[in-house]
Amino acid sequence: MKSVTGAAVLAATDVRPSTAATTGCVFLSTWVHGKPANERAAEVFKGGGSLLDAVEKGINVPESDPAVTSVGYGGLPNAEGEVELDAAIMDGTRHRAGAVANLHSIKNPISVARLVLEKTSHTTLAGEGALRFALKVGFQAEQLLTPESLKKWREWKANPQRKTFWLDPTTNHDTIGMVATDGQGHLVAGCSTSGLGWKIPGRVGDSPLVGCGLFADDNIGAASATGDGDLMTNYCTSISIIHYMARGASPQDACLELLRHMVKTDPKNREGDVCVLALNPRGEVGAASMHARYRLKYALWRNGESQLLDAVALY
Ligand code: SD4
Repeated sequence: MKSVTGAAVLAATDVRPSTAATTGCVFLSTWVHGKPANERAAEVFKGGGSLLDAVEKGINVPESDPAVTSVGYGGLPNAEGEVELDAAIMDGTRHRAGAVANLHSIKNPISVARLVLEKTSHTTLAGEGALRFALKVGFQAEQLLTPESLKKWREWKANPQRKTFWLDPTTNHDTIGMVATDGQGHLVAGCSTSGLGWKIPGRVGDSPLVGCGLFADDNIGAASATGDGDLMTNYCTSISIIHYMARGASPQDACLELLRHMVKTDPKNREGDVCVLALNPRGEVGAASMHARYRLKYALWRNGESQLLDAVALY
């Protein structure tokens, strides 16, 4: 397969994220719901919170919003009608993350992940153990199905032609990935999702996996991913982007390089739903989608300005 150079791609598409170095904090998040999340994160940070606080509280916004159907409360359930959540948060100074996978009954998994990071020497807790940990540190168990998500599950279940474990772009692409810098060289990444609607119970996506759904290293940058986690996990998307950046690529070129690598190793990946974000300590940002049919809309908060932008698409 002929590879497409970054320059050709960018000439053929519409938006190149600004590479302007920044003097203050920057928040970069996936999808439309990333905008209120960034705004909340900026508010927390400017109010004296740490960058970890800011990313956690920012991500809490879509997690708590029942209208966001692939994150937290109101997320689409698994094939058995239970909402199972994955989330992780990573501190680029300590090179440490906290993560939860297959967590049910807790609305804000990123906050549980934060406490795995702060209160334990573990990195990831899953399933019933993650729930027991959450209850022990003070979270309340609650029903995460909303009337709307229950109705959608019942419709899916009643449809004899239903697609199983199928990533449907109209309903199920709302993971939040957020990368942030304080403008002083510190980076944090966070990611939270209910994963694929109608997934096989027990399925863990890329979002809570360090190096896949997210990564942060103050020395290099931070990255996050959204889309088909079953595909992206096999490419360790976030750490791959970080490695391209470590070798000198800008965040934008590193995102495109990862996508090109995926296609080079398997041309079928050209059809994959893959979107990535990256940020370096200077506040330069990158955002890219594999193809325009599943183009990432991303939110950027910088210098007091909150924007929604379209990512570059490789195809
Ligand atoms: C997953 N990557 O569980 C998540 C889903 C997603 O946009 O990001 N959708 O596979």
